[in-house]
Amino acid sequence: MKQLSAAAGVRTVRSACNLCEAICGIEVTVAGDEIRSIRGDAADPLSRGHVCPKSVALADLRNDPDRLRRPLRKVDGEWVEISWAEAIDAAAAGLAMVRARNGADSVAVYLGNPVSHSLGAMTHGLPFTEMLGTHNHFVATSVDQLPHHVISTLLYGHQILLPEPDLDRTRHLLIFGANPRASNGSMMTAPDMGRRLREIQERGGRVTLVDPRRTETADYADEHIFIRPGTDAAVLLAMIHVILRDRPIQLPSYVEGVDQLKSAVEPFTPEAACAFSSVPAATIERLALAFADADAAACYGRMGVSTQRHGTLCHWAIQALNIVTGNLGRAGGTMFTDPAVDLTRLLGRGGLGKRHSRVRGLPSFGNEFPVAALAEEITTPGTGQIRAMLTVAGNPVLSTPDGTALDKALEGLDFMVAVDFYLNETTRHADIILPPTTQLERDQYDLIFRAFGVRNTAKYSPAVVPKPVGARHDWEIFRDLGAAYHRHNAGLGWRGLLRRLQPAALAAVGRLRVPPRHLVALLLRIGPYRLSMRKVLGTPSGVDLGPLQPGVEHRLRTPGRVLRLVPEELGTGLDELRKDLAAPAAGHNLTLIGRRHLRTNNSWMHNSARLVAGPDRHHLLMHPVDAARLGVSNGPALLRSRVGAVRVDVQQTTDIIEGTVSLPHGYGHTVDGIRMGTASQVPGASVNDITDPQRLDTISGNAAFSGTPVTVEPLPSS
Ligand SMILES: Nc1nc2c(c(=O)[nH]1)N[C@H]1C(S)=C(S)[C@@H](COP(=O)(O)OP(=O)(O)OC[C@H]3O[C@@H](n4cnc5c(=O)[nH]c(N)nc54)[C@H](O)[C@@H]3O)O[C@H]1N2
Ligand SMILES: Nc1nc2c(c(=O)[nH]1)N[C@H]1C(S)=C(S)[C@@H](COP(=O)(O)OP(=O)(O)OC[C@H]3O[C@@H](n4cnc5c(=O)[nH]c(N)nc54)[C@H](O)[C@@H]3O)O[C@H]1N2
Ligand code: SF4
Ligand SMILES: [Mo]
Repeated sequence: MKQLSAAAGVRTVRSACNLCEAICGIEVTVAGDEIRSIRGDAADPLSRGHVCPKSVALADLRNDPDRLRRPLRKVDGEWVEISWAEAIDAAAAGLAMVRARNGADSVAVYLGNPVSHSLGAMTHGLPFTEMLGTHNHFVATSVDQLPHHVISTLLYGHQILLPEPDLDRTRHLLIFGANPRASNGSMMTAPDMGRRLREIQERGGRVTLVDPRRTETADYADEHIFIRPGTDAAVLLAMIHVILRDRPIQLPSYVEGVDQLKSAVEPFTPEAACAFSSVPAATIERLALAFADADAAACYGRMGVSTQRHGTLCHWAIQALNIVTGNLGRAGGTMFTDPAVDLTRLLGRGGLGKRHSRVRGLPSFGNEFPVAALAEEITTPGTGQIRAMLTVAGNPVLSTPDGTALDKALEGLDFMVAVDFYLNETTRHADIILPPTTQLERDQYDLIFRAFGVRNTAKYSPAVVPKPVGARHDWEIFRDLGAAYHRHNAGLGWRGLLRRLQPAALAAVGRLRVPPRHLVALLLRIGPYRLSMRKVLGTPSGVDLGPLQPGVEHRLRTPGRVLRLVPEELGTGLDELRKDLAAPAAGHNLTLIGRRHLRTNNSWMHNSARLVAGPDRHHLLMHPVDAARLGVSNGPALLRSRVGAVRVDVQQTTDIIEGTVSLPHGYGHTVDGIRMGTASQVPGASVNDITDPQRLDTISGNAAFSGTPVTVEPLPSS
């Protein structure tokens, strides 16, 4: 694993970058405890040497002076460094106390995006949050990919059964609302997307992109088609309408409900979809028939078609399109990954609407509620009101709709704990902050993202550098919190002692003592390839388990292994979409979309000067025709929604559809200790100060960021 190089003490270690879903293989040169350089690992079977500029920021993260190394406690409004023993005990005692006073649901959890990228947060954080016994579970999923999971459960019987585009063999890729050249791919682990897209074209294939903005990915597509935000479901259903009308359909025996599908798509004629979406009817017909006639084709959609009012319908229609054209389960179409760790055994299948949120009645999915309900659940009095919070690896004040309201709500909590290595807009509300080690200081196996690979691989990466003295890993923090919480929650006296000795509770605490490496070894051993940890550790660039395999029926987890094309859960959503189709929004309204850039990462990583280098990227993009109509020029302006207003810098571009403006999220830092924003280096406002917690995907309750109605007013330049 570790090769000694000529210079004594300098070694090269193969590992993985886990900042995004591409999980690229890296070669890290280390001298002593210091990271000297980070390069792509050409021997990684998935990433083949690719890395993006974010990889070098892994070293900056380790060395950042603002990174927390010791636990913090807020005493009379001031932060004080305390010992781990004191911090763990106080955190556990505080959570147990609120539960004892107000019931289990009064303690809420928010799990942020990097939880899925941290092995220890997955193996130990999730079981710890279960110990809290609360229904108030919120996850970044509901400002992100919730519709994917809902549709996977409804069609295939498990939330994690996600067909992946067979990128390395397809000859026809149709992308809705994703920008993999900036994001490096999502819900699709496919590093080096630029090269992979070029390779499709080199083998004579075609890449088509449907997006309200001509993005970085459009440069890699044969055709880019502008669309009005929030209207994709109608276009996709119109494509199916055309295919069912004009092409013979032969479906495998496990698929049921073609007639229901026919009647569901009936109203979605290309003409109706055109009036709604502004995609020409002839283009919709052409896209549909080209997709149906291609040798093998894959339709893929991501954030743009998830975080909108019809997000679940979009993902349903994408699946239905792949299914009716015979592309689900065939090489070059879309196929299920066969990961070395079978997640369908570890995670629940995910059910929609088993419970409803207390205040607004939003549906749960699996064990979580939509995070758009979090602020009101904290501020609305009554039984089950949230009085304490645990946040892990998240900054929901910047990343969830109406962050301003959440910011205020968190202020009013009785108690809060944050597991995070930064003081940010969210963790500043905590009473205790417990900082874990950073990415290269700990072991990593990507349980989630290997399960979404466009190729089957397994890779375990031991820590590259030692953890700083006194630091703890995510898993160690949850192990210790578990033991302390168990003690405090059971209470004092002989009754407490009896409660402490209950077998289930003891088992939960005992399980947290098993290090992640042992758990992964076990999971690999019982997984479909029966891999040994020895073999995996002996292949530090990753074990290649081959391309995706065709076949669907044996993978289904639905009752009777039947794939019902039109689940009844979609009914109200379809009604809403039909209503929208009949009454398209009036002409002159502006709507908002977001965007990502290769050199940012959600609400963090902004302290790496090397990463955020280059021109400012926080601008509000606006079409010159809109700017002229509104009397706005490049420079300061006020962006307003139902929820609030923020100051923005307008930049005009013809790369965005008229009537739509774009502002990225993750900006607008207000806390000292995150330089981006507090210094003038990278200014900008938080778009989530104006996104609307009442605008949700009708079916799932996912945040509908895209298509938020806004106005823009000129401001005098100062
Ligand atoms: N560099 C970098 N990489 C990242 C991240 C990051 O912050 N920075 N974040 C990571 C995370 S957490 C995620 S979830 C992924 C997201 O990965 P992607 O989904 O690939 O990334 P986005 O840039 O959000 O792309 C969404 C696209 O949808 C378009 N869009 C918006 N509204 C609509 C609509 O109504 N219809 C259509 N058709 N398109 C629409 C936008 O213009 C945008 O181009 O990226 C991950 N990778
Ligand atoms: N308007 C709008 N809002 C959006 C989006 C959008 O496109 N538009 N995108 C949404 C999406 S897709 C997502 S995923 C969310 C992301 O939003 P959040 O879930 O809030 O996550 P991040 O912004 O990535 O914040 C990550 C935090 O985790 C900490 N962290 C990093 N690594 C670790 C670790 O290993 N362990 C621990 N304990 N902490 C760690 C960082 O210091 C940081 O504070 O934002 C969403 N919000
Ligand atoms: S694309 Fe960049 S951030 Fe993502 S895993 Fe690869 S190197 Fe890391
Ligand atoms: Mo995300």
